[in-house]
Amino acid sequence: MALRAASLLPATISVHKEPKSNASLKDTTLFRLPFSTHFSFPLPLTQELRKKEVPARIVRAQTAATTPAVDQAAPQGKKTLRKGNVVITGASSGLGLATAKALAETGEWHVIMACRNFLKAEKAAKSIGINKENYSVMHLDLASFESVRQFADNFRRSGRPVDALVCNAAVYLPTAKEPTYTAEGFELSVGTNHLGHFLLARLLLDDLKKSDYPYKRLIIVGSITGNTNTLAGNVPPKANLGDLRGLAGGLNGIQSSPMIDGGDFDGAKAYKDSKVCNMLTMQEFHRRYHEETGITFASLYPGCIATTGLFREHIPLFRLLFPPFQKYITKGYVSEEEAGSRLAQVVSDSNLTKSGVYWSWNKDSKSFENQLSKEASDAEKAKKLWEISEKLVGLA
Ligand code: NDP
Ligand code: PMR
Repeated sequence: MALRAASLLPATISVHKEPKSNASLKDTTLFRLPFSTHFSFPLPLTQELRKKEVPARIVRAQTAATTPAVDQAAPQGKKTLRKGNVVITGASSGLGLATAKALAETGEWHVIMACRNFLKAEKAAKSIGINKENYSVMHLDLASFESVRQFADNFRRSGRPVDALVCNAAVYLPTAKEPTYTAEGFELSVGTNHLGHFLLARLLLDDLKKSDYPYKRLIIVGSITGNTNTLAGNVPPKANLGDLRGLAGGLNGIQSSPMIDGGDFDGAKAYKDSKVCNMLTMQEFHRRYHEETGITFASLYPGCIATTGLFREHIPLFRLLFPPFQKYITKGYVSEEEAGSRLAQVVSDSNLTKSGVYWSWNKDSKSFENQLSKEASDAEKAKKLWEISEKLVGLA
């Protein structure tokens, strides 16, 4: 795949003109292996208050959670002095796990690791040294709407407020010859990365609204590869949602194409399309709900974390060459730890409260508001995507 893309490169890539204002800060020129972190977490907590936090619990999808965690009844506008509660999907590896660690380590967050593989998540949290007081694992399979609904119910029954939701989990199936499908029959990449998260975010929105935490945030992880205003986004196959006819038809490969634009199945494109959906969804949430709720909606490109499990389905040669290629050639590489602290920053840094933003980091590891591609910032497409998606997930 790497070789195929490399050989295609000179002939097929036409890089769009970059905006003048922050041309030196674009995704494509961001990184020089930065390892320092430059962020502060708000809301210092006293040891005493921390002691009041319930111990870490394990909650399965099938069983209701038990202990009510925190008193939610603080009056509006009053600053609460409690830990924040952040739900992170796909926290069993890679970026999600590193973010869970970064937030848990502050002692100011309780991380709910929302994962499809319960034991893997539990082992991962232990092996990375997250203090058991600072996390719980709850079962969530984004490839099943039933599981997403059960997760939301179980979470609510746990009595724990939600102050931040991070839609991080994803699958990437670049070598698949044929599409595979979610429980409800949607192509797996878009079904998991977009539709599962869309349903989850919609279901937890009311809970987020109720949070009395000083900052409430809904973060959806995006990527450079869905943005065709960058070099990385111009590596074929390029993201393109077209007129959404495949999505409107149900992405089921029977009456409709398994691809959003109605074309032939391509696993790498399906992933990139799903990332465009993630970035459009974040903006549509912002337009519909930011003013009314005060929730900050944001997306980000955390850098190229070339060593994560995301590339597990890729050919071995790709997995061997991709990290050095990103480290030494594109200089886009970031470690899982650095990427985790970037996402943690978007969750909790008091400087990053602006809503509707797609964050990136420059070579000095400083965050900046990046520009999305034309398609990934198309408000009409975002609205259409929202309306079709809410029908597909059973909300309209
Ligand atoms: P990983 O494969 O390490 O992490 C993905 C996580 O998603 C895993 O925990 C995985 O669970 C989980 N997951 C997959 N399917 C489901 C499902 N059906 N239900 C619940 N959880 C699921 O990859 P990354 O850490 O790299 O990816 C995290 C995010 O970062 C993704 O949104 C990706 O698009 C984004 N990203 C990654 C970049 C990179 O360079 N790696 C660059 C830009 C963005 P399990 O452990 O059980 O497999
Ligand atoms: Mg890319 C500055 C250039 C840059 C950056 C930051 C990335 C990030 N990539 C860049 C350039 C290139 N890539 C070039 C020039 C090539 C052709 C040789 C290239 C190829 C390539 C492949 C085959 N790149 C890839 C793949 C993948 O399979 C990865 C992918 O698309 O996953 C969806 C990928 C990525 N490159 C990145 C990043 C961040 C990824 C993967 C993850 C993602 O977007 O989620």
